[in-house]
Formats: sequence, structure tokens, C-alpha cells
Amino acid sequence: MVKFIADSACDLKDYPGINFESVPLTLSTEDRSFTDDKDLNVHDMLEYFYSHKGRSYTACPSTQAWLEAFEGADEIYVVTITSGLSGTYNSACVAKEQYISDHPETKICVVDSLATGPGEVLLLEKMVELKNEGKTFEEVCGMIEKYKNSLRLHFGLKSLHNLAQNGRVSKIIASAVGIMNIRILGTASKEGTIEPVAKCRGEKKLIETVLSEIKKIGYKGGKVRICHVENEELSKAIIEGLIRDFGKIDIKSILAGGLCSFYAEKGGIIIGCECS
Ligand code: X90
Repeated sequence: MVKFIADSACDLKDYPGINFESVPLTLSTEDRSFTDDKDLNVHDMLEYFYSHKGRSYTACPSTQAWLEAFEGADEIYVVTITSGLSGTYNSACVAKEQYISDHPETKICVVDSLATGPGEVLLLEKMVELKNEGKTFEEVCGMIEKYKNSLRLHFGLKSLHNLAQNGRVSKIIASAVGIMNIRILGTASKEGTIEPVAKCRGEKKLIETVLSEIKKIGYKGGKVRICHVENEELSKAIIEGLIRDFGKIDIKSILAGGLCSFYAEKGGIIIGCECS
């Protein structure tokens, strides 16, 4: 049996018609904890974190959680959030070694997205597509690594508070964002870490800069996936801008799940696209 698995940073909790499972990360404070699964009310969770005075944390899935997801499948494709910011990829790899030593006939391919959200979605969709075309396990593993090199991830955020608080971005970079309507536009580095690109004042400027940045990196009309944190309007504006410049493209926007919402924060947006 073939199975596709992603951690919950991938924002898809379901994949109709596909044997798919989302393995949740968790979010917590000293008082409460949230599992990033399809029962999570992301809006209420965000409200809770914004009203909470103390610190908040996230944790990657345990090895055990991956092992349970692997159970019963014999050809498994996994995509994870970047190893540059999370232990998720590592825990999936540990689980893979353990599972294969107990089930030597099982094949498991774990892909480090070096991205998050929509970057993971694009990889997952590609693996499904390759499998549907009848590619073998070895072919999919090889082709997906190549495909990964053609992907780029950008994000526009209103606040870097939670990223800085959890040591994922420097406090110096974070401190300039959020005041006086300043948004940060950033990208995923080759190592899968956060790389600031520009500071923009206001949403309109952010939209212009995102669109010009995407063109600058060589976007020519490939597939685009967007995930936003309660900011349908910004997502729409970017979709309209891309369609205006590139015509008919395969573009979709998704509401962010718990993990991406926590880090990208209210109003935030993450854009993954095929370049090459
Ligand atoms: O292991 C854990 O506890 C999870 C840690 C995740 C930390 C970063 C999540 C970032 C989500 C922010 C903008 C996109 C940045 C992507 C750069 C590669 C969203």
C-alpha cells in the first residue's frame, strides 16, 4: 500500500482520493497545549496566544508519531518542514531507520522541504502526480529532489514576534517589523532558513514588492500555492497580480493551519512557486 504523509506545517489536513495522513506538530504555553490537526480551531488558538502574557512554544512530532503513521504501508512518501528551523525532518528520519529495521521490505522516502506551508504542498502534489504516472519508488525519490531545486518560497509578515521568541530569527531583525505598518518580505535560503529581502510600508507596497521579487527570481508562470493567516484579501491581490502578468496559471490559496499561523502570525502570507 502506498501512503503519503506530511507534517502539519503543510497546511493540508486532507487530500481527497489519496491515502494521506497529516502528522501534527504541537503548540503550547505553560497552561495549554494545542495539537495542529483538523479539529484545531486556528482562529481561537491565535486569539489565545495573543492574549497570553507568558511564553509560547512549539514542538515537532515525536518519532513514535511517525512510526504510527507508517504502520501498515509498504511504500511511503514523507514531506517535512525545513530542517533549518525544526527538528521534524530529523525525527522523521529516526523513525524511518527504526521502521525499516523492523520492516526491511518497506520503502520510505523522506523529503526535507527546506521550506514550509505551500512549499510542502507543492512537493506533496508532485509526489502524488509522479506516483499516478506510474513512476517507481526510486524514480519518485530522484525526481522529487530535482523538482525541489526548482521551488522558491517567499513570505510577507506583519510581525516576527513568535519567530524571534522561539529563536528562529534574530531579535534585531524582528524588532523593526510591525511598528509603523512595516511588513517584512523574506525568502527561504538554500539551507532552509529565514532570509529577509525587503521591508515594506503597508500592504500595497508589500504586494508590489512580492510581485516584482517573484519575477526577479525567474518565475515564468509555473504552479503557485499560497497560504495565508486570515488574509484572503492579500492572497487575492497577489493571485490577481500574477494572473494579470502571466495569464492562466495553476494557482491556489489555502488557509494556514496551526503551526504556520502561529509563526507567520495574523495577516501573514507564505507563497511557494515553481521557478526553474
Ligand atoms: O519544530 C518546531 O517546533 C517547529 C518550528 C518551526 C519554525 C518556523 C516555522 C515558520 C513558519 C514563517 C514564514 C516562513 C519561513 C520559511 C523559511 C524556510 C512560517
